[in-house]
Amino acid sequence: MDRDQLIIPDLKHLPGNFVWGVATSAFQIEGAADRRGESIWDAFCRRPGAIADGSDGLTACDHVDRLESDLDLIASLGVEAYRFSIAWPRIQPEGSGAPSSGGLGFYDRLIDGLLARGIRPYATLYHWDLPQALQLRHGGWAGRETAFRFGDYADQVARHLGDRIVSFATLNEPWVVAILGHEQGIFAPGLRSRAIAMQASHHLLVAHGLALQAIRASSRAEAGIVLNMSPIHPLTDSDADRTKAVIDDGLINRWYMDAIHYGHYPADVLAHLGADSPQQLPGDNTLISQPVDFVGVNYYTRSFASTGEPWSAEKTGAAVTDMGWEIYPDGLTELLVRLDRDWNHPRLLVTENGAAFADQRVDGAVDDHPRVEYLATHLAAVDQAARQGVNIAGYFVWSLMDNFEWASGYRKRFGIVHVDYATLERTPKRSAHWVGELLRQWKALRAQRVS
Ligand code: IFM
Repeated sequence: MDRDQLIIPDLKHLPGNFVWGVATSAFQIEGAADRRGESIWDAFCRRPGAIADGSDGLTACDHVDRLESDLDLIASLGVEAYRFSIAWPRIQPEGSGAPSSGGLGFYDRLIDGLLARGIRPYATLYHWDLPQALQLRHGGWAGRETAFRFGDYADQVARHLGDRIVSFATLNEPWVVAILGHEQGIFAPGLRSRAIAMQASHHLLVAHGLALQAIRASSRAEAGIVLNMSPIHPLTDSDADRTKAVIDDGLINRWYMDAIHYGHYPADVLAHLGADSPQQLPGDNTLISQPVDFVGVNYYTRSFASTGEPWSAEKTGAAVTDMGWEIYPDGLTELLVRLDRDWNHPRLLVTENGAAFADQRVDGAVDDHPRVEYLATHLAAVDQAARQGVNIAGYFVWSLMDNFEWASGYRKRFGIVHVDYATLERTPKRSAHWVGELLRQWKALRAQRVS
């Protein structure tokens, strides 16, 4: 532990009630596909070439059948919160109708198991696993009806589980769902149309509004939304690159933040989209801009806007993770400070931050020192934001354990716990021990502050 002790970051500006946690999502870890309906990701995984290693989420980390030992594993880290997602097809296998008692029962056991161990449940209602039946019947997020189906599902979850959930996020990363899934076609459902993508993004936000109403009606949990965001820097000083940076920022960051906080999409982005702008109905904007208790920020790296050759971190020699993403902790401070400034001091939670590295298990141990460094420098960046007055309420490591990394399959490892996919054995990596040490020090610091 000596080497890591040196990189325990300064946390002195974080508030005493700062929440520490680890995060996962249902499709990426649960398995037990025989006890849920089919999702669009099951269908996408069957497409030849869609997933780098040809894998799927049928078994994943077998979390459903290892629930008790995984709960003990989470508790052993010393974290105070666990962020997970609820699989819509486990609650409503066909995307509508009465909830499945088996599905609700699984989340009952998960939530009660967390509470029994003193860990706060943070639930996300949608982390990309749309029931395939809704894709076939209504065109998925391209169809407005899917938003109403989501409101109904959210109502069932909030009624049944909302008495014990501490925090609900409606959606995880709607930009990814809309753009990677409907414009770039590299994520489910694998479509390639900008107009459909923007319509899907609007329906996702309508769904967010309907789900918020359902949560407020039957639960006292806090409620918000989780967005993937990053600073967008122009690659060169040219006018063209600077203009592109403004529009890219508009499409990724301002589109969602403006809609949620101000009830309209940014005018420059709508003008840029022209005929690809989404159709909106009267009342949608009021629904979308209901007050949220927090905005979840998923941060991994910054982006560059370029009208010439696309930027690649690897080509510039910048330090990168195994995803090829530049390691840029300052971007997290920049982003948090900017969100605070431009959207009137929202309550922010870093709901995902972490890194993939090509970890090796040697003699039963995984020495992932680069991940420790990544986490430490990013936490220092969060502390810097707090020092500048940002309302930052918590931090969740992505991810608790190695898991199904979408189009990359099982090749990219984000976990602080290693998973051997042949045996499904879990091995806490050096970073997991470091998180434990960090939290021991944090708790001591907090106790000192109180006394
Ligand atoms: O694994 C994903 C997660 O599902 C959503 N946010 C980004 C992570 C890393 O790519």
